[in-house]
Amino acid sequence: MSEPAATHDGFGPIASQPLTRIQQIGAARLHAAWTQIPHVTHHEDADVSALEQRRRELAADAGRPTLLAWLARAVVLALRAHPRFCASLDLPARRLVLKQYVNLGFAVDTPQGLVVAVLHGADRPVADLGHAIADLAARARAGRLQPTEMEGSCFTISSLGSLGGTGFTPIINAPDVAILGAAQARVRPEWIDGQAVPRTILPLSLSYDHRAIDGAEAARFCTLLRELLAAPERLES
Ligand code: CAO
Repeated sequence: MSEPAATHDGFGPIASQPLTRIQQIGAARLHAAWTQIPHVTHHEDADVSALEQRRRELAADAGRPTLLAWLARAVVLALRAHPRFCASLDLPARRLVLKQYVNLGFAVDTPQGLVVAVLHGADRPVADLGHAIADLAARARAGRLQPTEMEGSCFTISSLGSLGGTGFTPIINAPDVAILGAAQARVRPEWIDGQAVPRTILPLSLSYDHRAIDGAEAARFCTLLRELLAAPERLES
């Protein structure tokens, strides 16, 4: 029999609640990743004005891919160009294991806590990515993901963009070596050809394992992401 939960501490009345199973597992994994992996976070702003224009041109029906689906497509293309980001470290063997497949993890906010759903075989067109992400997210919220849909990621995206924020430091989802955080895209003035021009800017934050990835590589990866997101036709080809 466990002790009844305390109703007072030394300062006044309190209430406590049990952690869900998902929160307990998440707490252990996040603590291990934060304390064992040397994280560096690289920040980049991506101009998604043309992409948002393209999204407006698509019918605003329930099937229209969200900004996250387009970002996922850009990530897949960037992973092709920078395979070290689609990898895990095998420290006992002193090797970097480069994965020849692309399984994208993405964080889902569920009533039971944070879940990372894994989209297997993510090298697909944007529309397919949109459907797959929506389906996985709905089943994650309903607590109906298969165990295989929560494992096997190569790279993870944490998108808080629909909720707000100007930037954050995502924690790597081991054994991945990098995670991309997306905060909220907002219209703001950008200085172009001597004039302030309204542009829609998506703030990106890439946390990477500095044992596997150098800062220069992270900068190149984020520059490519910025270029891809500025040119939606490259994401649709
Ligand atoms: N900036 C502005 N708007 C954004 C955006 C961004 N970065 N990303 C998505 N949006 C828009 C979408 O395009 C959509 O608008 P439209 O209907 O016009 O397309 C709207 O926000 C709502 O999107 P959504 O949240 O329903 O869907 P999504 O594909 O963007 O995200 C999911 C799905 C599962 C990632 C999201 O619902 C979620 O759970 N996010 C929280 C993740 C989280 O908790 N991360 C933290 C982990 S660390 O604790």
